[in-house]
Amino acid sequence: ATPTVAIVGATGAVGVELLHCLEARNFPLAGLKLLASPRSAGRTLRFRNQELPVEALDEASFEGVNVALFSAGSGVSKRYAAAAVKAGAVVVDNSSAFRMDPDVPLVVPEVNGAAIASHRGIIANPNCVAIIATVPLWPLHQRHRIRRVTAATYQAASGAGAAAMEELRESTAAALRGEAFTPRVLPHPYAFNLFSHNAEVDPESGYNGEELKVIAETRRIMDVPALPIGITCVRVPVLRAHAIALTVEFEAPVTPEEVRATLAGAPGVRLVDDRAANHFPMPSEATGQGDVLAGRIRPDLGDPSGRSVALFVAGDQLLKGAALNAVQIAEQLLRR
Ligand code: A2P
Ligand code: 11C
Repeated sequence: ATPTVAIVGATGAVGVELLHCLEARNFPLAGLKLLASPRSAGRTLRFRNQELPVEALDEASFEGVNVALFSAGSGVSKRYAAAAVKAGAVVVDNSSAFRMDPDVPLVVPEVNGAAIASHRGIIANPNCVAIIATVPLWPLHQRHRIRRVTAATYQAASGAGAAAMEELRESTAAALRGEAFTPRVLPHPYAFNLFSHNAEVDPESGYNGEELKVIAETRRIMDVPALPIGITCVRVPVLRAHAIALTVEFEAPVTPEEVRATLAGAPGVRLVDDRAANHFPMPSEATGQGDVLAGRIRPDLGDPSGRSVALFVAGDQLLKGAALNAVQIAEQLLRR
């Protein structure tokens, strides 16, 4: 039967992209319910040439809903996902609330889509960096066996929500006018600056929450529980696409040409690797794209053994990093 879908957090940065993805992919719908905080009740959002009302989320919101796409933060997911499941909906949750729960599959369709079948009402949509990294890492692992990964991220404002995107715009405009700007959303000045990711830092390990999530989720999605991963997550003044520098050590020597050939045919990956034109993945070109762009494929000269290859990837944080991945999960659910 054609499903009724609810979007929880419909007015947020990811919520609006969920609407766009459902529309662009012609997702079959019997109804669409838009839910947000009471602040947004009474607003409308445009969908398929109609103005749909936004309603305040409460326990009774999920009556008649078959698929609930949650993207309002982990607090809202923890509080309301059970109500959605009780009402008979399958929840696709974009927050970190349930990602490490062994009863909840954590899914990137190109990597472990089959895990969807084991859900018990909730399916978790991974962290955006984990999604954008695993789309290219998975085919490399299948073909060449990965032994270790080192990553540095260049993360856009969108990962911190619509208000952070607005702060980037406003603080940049203020800087250009030569005016002072006091940050409200992010902890540090954002215009013409970058800073270590704003997630809380674990005092023991020195890793921040974003880095720890990416490590744990990448291992879980790829089902390599002890994969050694080192990572540094950084917020850069880009609006909505994340980039990642990846150094990948394989079990045996692998050439950059082999890596390029593997990625050229990989689902969800588009090669952008033009040395002559110095043209490689960029957030500006990843924006609006469903694919993860991959390039700068070259030997890691830091590892003389020939087992390590460096590459650079970029993906739209709001699309493949969040809304598109969630809608792809929902599409697979419907096919079952
Ligand atoms: P609202 O716009 O009414 O505040 P973002 O990630 O861009 O910050 O968006 C967060 C989304 O989550 C928004 O749609 C926001 O709605 C929604 N949201 C935040 N808190 C709640 C809540 N307590 N109940 C329902 N939706 C919420
Ligand atoms: C960021 N990826 O760019 C984060 C935000 O695990 O869903 C989303 C955190 C998460 O800041």
